[in-house]
Amino acid sequence: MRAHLSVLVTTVLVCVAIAHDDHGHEQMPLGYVKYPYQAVYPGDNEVTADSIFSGITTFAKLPWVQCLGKGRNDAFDIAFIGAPFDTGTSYRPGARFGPAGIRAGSRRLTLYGGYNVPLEVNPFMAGLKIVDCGDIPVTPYDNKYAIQQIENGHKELLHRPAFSPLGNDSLTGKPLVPISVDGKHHPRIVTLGGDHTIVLPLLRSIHSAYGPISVIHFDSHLDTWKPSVFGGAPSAQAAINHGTYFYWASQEGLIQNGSSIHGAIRTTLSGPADYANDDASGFQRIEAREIDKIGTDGIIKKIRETVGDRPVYLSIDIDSIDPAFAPATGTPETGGWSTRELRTILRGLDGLFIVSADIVEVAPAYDTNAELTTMAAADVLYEVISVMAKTPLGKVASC
Ligand SMILES: *[C@@H]1O[C@H](CO)[C@@H](O)[C@H](O)[C@H]1NC(C)=O
Ligand SMILES: *[C@@H]1O[C@H](CO)[C@@H](O)[C@H](O)[C@H]1NC(C)=O
Ligand SMILES: [Mn+2]
Repeated sequence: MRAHLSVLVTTVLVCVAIAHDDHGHEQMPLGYVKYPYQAVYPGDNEVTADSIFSGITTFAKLPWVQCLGKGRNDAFDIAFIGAPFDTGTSYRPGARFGPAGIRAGSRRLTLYGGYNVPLEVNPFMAGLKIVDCGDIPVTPYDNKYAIQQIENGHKELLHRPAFSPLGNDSLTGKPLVPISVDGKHHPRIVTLGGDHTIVLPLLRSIHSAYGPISVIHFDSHLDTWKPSVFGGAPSAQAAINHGTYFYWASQEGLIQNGSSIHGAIRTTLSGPADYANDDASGFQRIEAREIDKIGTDGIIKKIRETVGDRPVYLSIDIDSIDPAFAPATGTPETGGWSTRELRTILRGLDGLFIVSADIVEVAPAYDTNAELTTMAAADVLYEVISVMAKTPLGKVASC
């Protein structure tokens, strides 16, 4: 068409033609991302004007659904939700900005389309509806109230019917039945913390669908400390914090005793009694330094042997990664795993029934200008949803 125009008028007319013909130059409404998800990258005829570095930021530029507001009736298979709570932290505050920071660190995840080469899956195009639900409203003024808000928000999402049917077993062709205790096919929730205290209300919610759950917990710290040891418990509310929430979860019967495991542990202790208390709380342990002897393969093997084919909840403290790679966190500990090592270990969970997950303790104010920590957090979650996308939360009925 342009070839027919005379040279003299070309300049003006071409500009006009582009403005009208090319949708890429119009700003798209926030919910423009199509389902099934379509990546925004050159060559796929998708918009480029609202590209990965522009527009309003959701996790991986996924569609934003106000799941706790006017999108109450919208179904999904995996939802990202923020829990911007950091008033249970013992050292550096700031994880309330974690959800916003992780979203910023996730912008580039789909730049080339999002295909995960080692896992051979594109989680964004695996037939699942994945959305960003924004944040749970969390008050910074009252921990007890905030913890209840987080439980309520998570439960509301978890008990919504999943968008996609469970389908049939790929090997036998027989229909899959949900692995939940209530017999329902629940969606998966990926929570963006927030300090680690949020896992107590999250596990209360998980219990309502799955009963006592096996936990895989990556962290430099135990987080099973007795309140008298961690924080001194001057009040009932102070006794629930980011070092004690697993103690309470264990006391409440939320954790499967013996089939839960910590990885990347390297904290100092009040003494050996902390490990005895950790045993009683139901956890096995993998120390960060074990990677030097048994490697990532050995660590993956230990985790898989511990949780087996039980439903499992995955909680990732960004401080499991060494502060060289992820400095922006509340209680950093040197001697941790590299981002590459943690990502490899997460991919090693392929095939496990991960019912929901979180990443916590990302405090962007302590990050480098290169967004090292928020990028690491986003990439870690990319491995998590890749694993989730490969294994539906169902089994073939045994009878
Ligand atoms: C699952 O198998 C049933 C028959 O048992 C069939 O009717 C159905 O279409 C299958 N569903 C899928 C998603 O393949
Ligand atoms: C878990 O099992 C251990 C060993 O059998 C036991 O000592 C501990 O009390 C149990 N903990 C809980 C919370 O049931
Ligand atoms: Mn922690």
